[in-house]
Parts: sequence; C-alpha cells; structure tokens
Amino acid sequence: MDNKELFAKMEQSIINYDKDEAVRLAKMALGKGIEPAEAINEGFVKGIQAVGGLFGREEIFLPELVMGAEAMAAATDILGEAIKKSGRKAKYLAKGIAGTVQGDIHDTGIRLVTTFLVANGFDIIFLGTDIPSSLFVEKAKELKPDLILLSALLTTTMPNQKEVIDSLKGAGIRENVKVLVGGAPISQDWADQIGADGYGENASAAVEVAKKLIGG
Ligand code: B12
Repeated sequence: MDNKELFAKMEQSIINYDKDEAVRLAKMALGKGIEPAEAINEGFVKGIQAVGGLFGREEIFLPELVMGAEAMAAATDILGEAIKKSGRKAKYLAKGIAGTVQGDIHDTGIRLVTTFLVANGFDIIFLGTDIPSSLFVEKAKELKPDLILLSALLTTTMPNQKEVIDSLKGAGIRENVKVLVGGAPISQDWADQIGADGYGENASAAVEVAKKLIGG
C-alpha cells in the first residue's frame, strides 16, 4: 500500500467510525516511517472534516459524530505521542497555557496545537476544555506564561475568546502575555477584531506564529 492509499484508508476509518482500524492504520504509518503530522493532516483530519460535513447537513446525528470523534482521538493520541517523542530536544523557547474557551468541549485541535508546540521546544500547560475566562486569568497570574492559546470551534463560543482578552485587560495583565487564537470558525479578521496578538489556521501555523510572537 502506498502512502496515498494509506491516507485514504485513514480518512475512511473515521468516516466508518472504526476506532480499531484507525488505531491499526496510525501504528502502520509509524511503522512505515511516515511523519505523524502528515498522517494526521492528510488522513485523519480529512476524515473528521467529512464527518463534520455530514453532521452539518443532518445526514448523520450526534451519536455518529461522537463515534467519529472517538476514532479520531484514538488515532491522534498515538500519533501525538510519536510527535512528542520525535521532538528535537529543542531549546526552551517560552511558556504557555492552552485551552478551549467556556462552553466548548472540542479538544482535538488544541491538543494537536499543544503537541506541536511542545515538540518545538515550548512548555505548554493544557488546562482542558470549557475553561472560563476567570480561570485563564487566574492561571496567567499564577504561572506567568508568555503565551495564552485559546481555541473555539463553535460560532457561539467565539465571543468567549474576546471575553478572555477583556478579562486579562481588566486584571491589568494583558500586556504581560501574547494571546493566540484559533479553531475552525476563527480567522485573522476575527483575531484582529478582538485584539488578539496572533491567529494560526492549523498546528504548524500555530508554531510559526508563536515563534514570531516571542521573537524566537
Ligand atoms: C469532532 C466534533 C465534535 C466532537 C468533539 C470531540 C472532541 N473531544 O473534540 C463532539 C461530538 C463532542 C462534538 C460536539 C458538538 N459539536 Co462538534 N464538531 C466536531 C467536528 C466534526 C470536528 C472537530 C475536530 O476535531 N476537527 C479536527 C481538528 C484537528 O481540527 P480543528 O479542531 O479545527 O483544529 C485545528 C485548527 O482549527 C487549529 N486550531 C484549533 N484550535 C486552535 C487554537 C489556537 C490557539 C490555534 C493557533 C490554532 C487552533 O489547529 C488545529 C489543528 O490543525 C466539527 C466539524 C469541523 N469541521 O470542525 C464539528 C462542529 C465544530 N461541531 C458542531 C456542533 C454544532 C456541535 C454540537 C453543538 C452538537 C450538538 N448538537 O450537541 C456539540 C457542542 C459541544 C460543545 N459544547 O462544545 C458544529 C459547529 C457549528 C457552528 N457554526 O458553531 C461543527 C462545525 C459541525 C457542523 N458542520 O455542524 N463535536
């Protein structure tokens, strides 16, 4: 099987909600020496996007969406671990905290962003999902990060990215930290509108933008 066929099978495993197959293919990719990031982007991400499209068109419903997400998580856990391990022992660049904003439990994307940043020498503490702005502020005060990474996947939770930024301002610590935003509905325009310091379309872009922001 060539790589193209393998990526197509990965995509299909998510569309079939087949967790065991997704895990098998993720392991096979590692065995074949394929870059884990490539396997995620060319294979599994395409699958979960297809599932998202079906859900959006009401061709499938929440239970199927959940099963697709579970297959996706099983595969990206394996590949993510490999990315972390293969991460060059890069010099320590900066510290960050990351999470999904309040009301939003989509964590696959921000976990990947965290994994890529860690593999590139950042020290990122993942706070989790559904994080209220008050907790971001509390952790920013306690841990004094250089970066805060805010993810939102729902149009209804996008405004909570702005709320975090406004809360940081309210606490008088906005200038101490760079805020990076992302998530499927997020754009550079939105980032500018809410006064974020940066936007990344995907995990690789997040690394580039984060490096630029900290002057690395
Ligand atoms: C999987 C999934 C779920 C899973 C999530 C499981 C999990 N643990 O994450 C489950 C089943 C739980 C779920 C639930 C819901 N979902 Co959902 N979900 C998705 C789906 C199909 C894929 C998301 C995903 O994992 N993508 C793969 C990752 C790799 O991509 P990503 O998240 O975009 O992240 C990348 C970039 O965006 C970027 N990035 C992400 N975060 C950040 C942060 C920073 C700082 C940076 C720089 C970059 C960055 O880098 C990442 C890596 O490349 C999307 C469809 C889609 N196209 O996004 C719908 C989608 C987001 N969901 C949707 C909906 C409606 C829901 C529900 C409301 C459904 C319901 N009726 O209950 C609930 C809401 C739950 C909640 N409160 O959050 C809608 C949102 C519509 C809208 N306009 O807001 C979508 C678009 C589906 C659709 N077409 O209708 N969902």
